[in-house]
Amino acid sequence: MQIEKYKLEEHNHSLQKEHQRKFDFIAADIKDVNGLLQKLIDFQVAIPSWALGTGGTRFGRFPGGGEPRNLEEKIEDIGLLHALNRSSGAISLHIPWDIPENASHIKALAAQNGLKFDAMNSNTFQDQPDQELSYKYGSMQHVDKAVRKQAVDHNIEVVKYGLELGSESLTVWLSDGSCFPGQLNFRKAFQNTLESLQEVYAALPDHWKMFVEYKAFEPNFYSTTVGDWGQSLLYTSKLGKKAYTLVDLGHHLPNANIEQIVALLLMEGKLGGFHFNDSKYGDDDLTVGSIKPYQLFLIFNELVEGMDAKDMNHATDLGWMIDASHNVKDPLEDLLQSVEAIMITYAQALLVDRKRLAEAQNNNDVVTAQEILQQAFRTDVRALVAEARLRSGGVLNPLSVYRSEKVRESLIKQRGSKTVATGL
Ligand SMILES: [Mn+2]
Repeated sequence: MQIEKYKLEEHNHSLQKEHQRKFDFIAADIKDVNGLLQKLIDFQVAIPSWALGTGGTRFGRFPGGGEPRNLEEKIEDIGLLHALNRSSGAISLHIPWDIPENASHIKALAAQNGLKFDAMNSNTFQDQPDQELSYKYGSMQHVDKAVRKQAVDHNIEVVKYGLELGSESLTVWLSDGSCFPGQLNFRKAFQNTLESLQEVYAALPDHWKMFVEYKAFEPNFYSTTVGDWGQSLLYTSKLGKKAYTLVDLGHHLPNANIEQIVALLLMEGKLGGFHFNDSKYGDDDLTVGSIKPYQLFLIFNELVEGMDAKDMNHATDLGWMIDASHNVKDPLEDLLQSVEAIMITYAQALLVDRKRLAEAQNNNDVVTAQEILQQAFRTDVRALVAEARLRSGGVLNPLSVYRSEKVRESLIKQRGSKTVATGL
């Protein structure tokens, strides 16, 4: 569904005065406020196709109704988010859930909604109904060469679909690993996986990137064949310059210093992309910024510092995506909250006084260094993010428009209350 433009304008008009007061207050303290706003306007976060329906756990799933029934409806849902916040201008597809039957039609629909195609995602972590060989004991690591070949062929097919749509990257996340000691020869599993990845890499177009995502545990609980950033970096270094490590915030062991991982991967030119979510315990897939906002800020602080050190374009040189599961909230509301949290944190990281921080570091002035970071983190930047949205044609308060326009109710009316989106 689309919300008529005049309604968005009416909403903005009703909040304009209060917004202006808050914006003027914070803008007065910022040296190049227009430059900062432009960075916020340019920054786009891809929405994965599998996050538009209600997620679930192995104990159950409680759908909220009105979920997209096909790829077209998924694109429409993201188009709606993007119309409200102007920061969700890309979609990330998962194959085989989102095989485009008519690529030019899908491409045109995405363009109408102002969306680009972000990374393509392959799936060798579950068996499909018509699949010949099983991935029960792994895919690219498998002891049987025929299973590995099936996984390689699938990834190459995903690249082919991506090419038709104008995507330029492939994300490979493998659930490969083992559940019990003795199950796997670690070295052979690594070598098989590397060889499989090399075959996919060889088929990758020159202008494409390959992202190798790591995860510490789950669904395998004893070992994971791409278990941490070291292992991913080992694969991507051996693969070549089109291969990069992808960091998913939920894929670390508890208390991992993710900001340090990010800093070093950036230094090595091997950080390719990011999956945002939040967690209390493990791969909880909760709303971005809902549990550990300061950690997210410290990560963004390293991202901004590291990208600036290499003169990288914040908006385009890394892949930014949300990867979460919405189990109890309306998925679209949850995504609006997540994008907002990302934009707020990015804006805070842009406010860090880098020159003074470097001075404090050189002087071993630990207190000042902490003060500088916390000064930025404790700044209420919501009016900056709202102003960026306003200037790019969005609304001051996306969530409030979503609710007042009764979007979910309309979607349920249109699609029914029992629809199930393909995906997780
Ligand atoms: Mn992920």
